[in-house]
Order: sequence, then structure tokens, then C-alpha cells
Amino acid sequence: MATKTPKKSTKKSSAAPKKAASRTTDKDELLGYYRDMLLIRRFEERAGQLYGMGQIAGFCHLYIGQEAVVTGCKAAMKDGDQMITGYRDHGHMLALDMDPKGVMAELTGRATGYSKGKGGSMHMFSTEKKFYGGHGIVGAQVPIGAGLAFANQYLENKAVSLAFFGDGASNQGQVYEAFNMAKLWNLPVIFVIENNQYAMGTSVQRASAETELFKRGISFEIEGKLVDGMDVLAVRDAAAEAIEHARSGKGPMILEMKTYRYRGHSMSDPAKYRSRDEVTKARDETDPIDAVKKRILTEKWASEDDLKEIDKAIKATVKDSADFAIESPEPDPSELWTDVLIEVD
Ligand SMILES: Cc1ncc(C[n+]2csc(CCOP(=O)(O)OP(=O)(O)O)c2C)c(N)n1
Ligand SMILES: [Mg+2]
Repeated sequence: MATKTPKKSTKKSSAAPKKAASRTTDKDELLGYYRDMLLIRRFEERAGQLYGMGQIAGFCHLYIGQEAVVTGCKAAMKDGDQMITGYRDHGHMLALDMDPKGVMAELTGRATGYSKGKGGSMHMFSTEKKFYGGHGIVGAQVPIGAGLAFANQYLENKAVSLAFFGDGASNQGQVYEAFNMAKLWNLPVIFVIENNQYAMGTSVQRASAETELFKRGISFEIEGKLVDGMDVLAVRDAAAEAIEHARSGKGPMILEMKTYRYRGHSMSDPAKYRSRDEVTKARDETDPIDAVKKRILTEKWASEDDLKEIDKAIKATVKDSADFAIESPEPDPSELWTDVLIEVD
């Protein structure tokens, strides 16, 4: 029997991110992104403080440093499009306009939280806002994200699902099963790899045979792109293109967002696997919020004082959410017996 030469993929996988400093935007749009990213940053800082004060128990994974990824993706989404992610999920919820009070109340285990105080940081949902969790099992959200896309295709509703996962999750077997089915059926799903360069304490270089994660779809004929995940406009443009691709029936795409998390993996991570200098360098040279601030000031769309006012208003919103959470009651003990099974008639 003649051996078949494996067919080489003709699909492009672009390597170099485009120069982003000159991307098209305007005053309102950029000030909007500034606000959205700053809300996530201030919310997460406050969550970190509440954790330190013993107000948040269990797991708590902060998104600080990665704000441009979810903000840029949200900017490219249309009504009806959905998000699903792992446990580093507070930023996604805020980006989808879920109420900061309900998120903070859930983090602190209060009855007024999104899961009635019984889920915590990793387990919140809002079908109304098109947020499908919040998943603690690494990679589990990827096949579920493909499932959302399958439902959208079946219902012919033109919605696209965005499944976010990490560089570590990108080595998970179920991710590849989802890739295969997503392309086989040309499902309207975007696989957003948030490559923050570490999976707990393990760097991409130590864990991955192929470190260019946007190439991971080649065997499935899924086009992949590398994106500067610290640049909200670069993310917006790449996400818009990918979502349009999926919505028009051409199937999935992979976007590798190169980003960085400033804090530890979770609140209990002593972060001994990287140097302080490495973190300082990322924060000083690539911070997504600073980059937007710089452009706003250069274009003279706002003054330093205007931006300080925005920050003040955001800090007030976040303080309100923390006060609301702390003043809310804990769930009643009888809640132990609710939401365990759904009764079907
Ligand atoms: C199936 C499974 N294996 C291991 C873990 C433990 N674990 C939790 S987070 C994590 C690292 C994942 O890193 P990455 O996908 O890069 O996401 P990041 O935390 O950087 O956002 C691991 C191994 C888990 N929760 N689930
Ligand atoms: Mg990671």
C-alpha cells in the first residue's frame, strides 16, 4: 500500500503582531476602554485586599495585567454573543456588564451574590449577560464553549461564542477534541488563548513542545493568530475579524493573546518561579491601561485631571460593591439543600 504524504495545511497562521500605536479609534471609544479596564483593575485590587482581610475564602485568581484581552474582545462582540472562561473570571463578568456588587458579594460568600454565596470566585453565571462561567477544571470550558457554538448553529441565531483559556489549558486533551469537532462542523466559536506565560508556577517554555500557541490548530485546519494582548485596540481588531469569520459560517479561529499576569496564580502563590524584575519590567513597559492613558493624553482627548476623576468614580463604584458585599447576610443554612438537583416533573 502506498504511503500517503500528509497534506500540508494551506491555512495561514500569522506570526508578527501588527504595529498598534496608530490603530483607528476615537475619544469616546478609548475613554470607554480606559474606564472598562480600570474598573477591572480596581475591582481586582479590592478583591485582593478583601482576601487579605479574611473576607474572601477559598480560591481567588486575579486578572490584573490581562485587562486588555477581555475588554478588546467584548468591544468586538455583538448582542447575543457569549463568553465562557476558567477560574480567572472576574474581569470577564465585569466586561459583560454583570453587576460588580453581585460579583463581590459572591466572592465574599454572601446571599446577594450571583450564586447566592454558594459558588465563590470560580462559579458564577449570568445567562442574561451571556456569561457561561467560571470553570475550575482546567480546559473544561473549551468543549462547553464549542457546545454553545453548536447550539447557536443549530438554532441559526447567528451568535458566536468566545471560549477563553490559558497557556496551560492549551496542553489539555479535551481542547483538541473540541478543536476537531469545531472545525469538522465549522462551529461559530473563537478559541481565545490567554497566554500569560505561566500555568501556576510553570512557564510555557517548560511545559510546551510548541510554544507558539496560535499554531495549535494547524492539524485541524483552524487558522490562528498571534495578538498583542496588552494592546486593547490590537485585541479589538483581531477579535472583530475572528468573530466575523465565525459568524459568516467559516468556522472557528484561534487567537493567541500574549499577555502577562502581575499577581500570583492565586492569592496563595508565593511566586518564586519568576523574578521581581520580570514583573516590574512587564508592568512598566507594557501595561495595557498605561498605554491607553498615554494615547488619550497625546491626542489631548482628556487631561491628567480628567483621568483622575474617572479613577475616583471607579474607586467609588468598587467601594460600594465591597460595602454591599460585607453588609449582606451569609446564606441561610437551609440553602445547603437548594440548587443541588434540579427537580424535573
Ligand atoms: C484538569 C485540571 N488539572 C489541574 C488543575 C490545577 N490547576 C489549576 S489552574 C492550573 C494552571 C492553568 O494555567 P493556565 O491555563 O495557563 O491559566 P492561568 O491560570 O494562567 O490563567 C492548574 C494546573 C485543574 N484545576 N484542573
Ligand atoms: Mg497561564
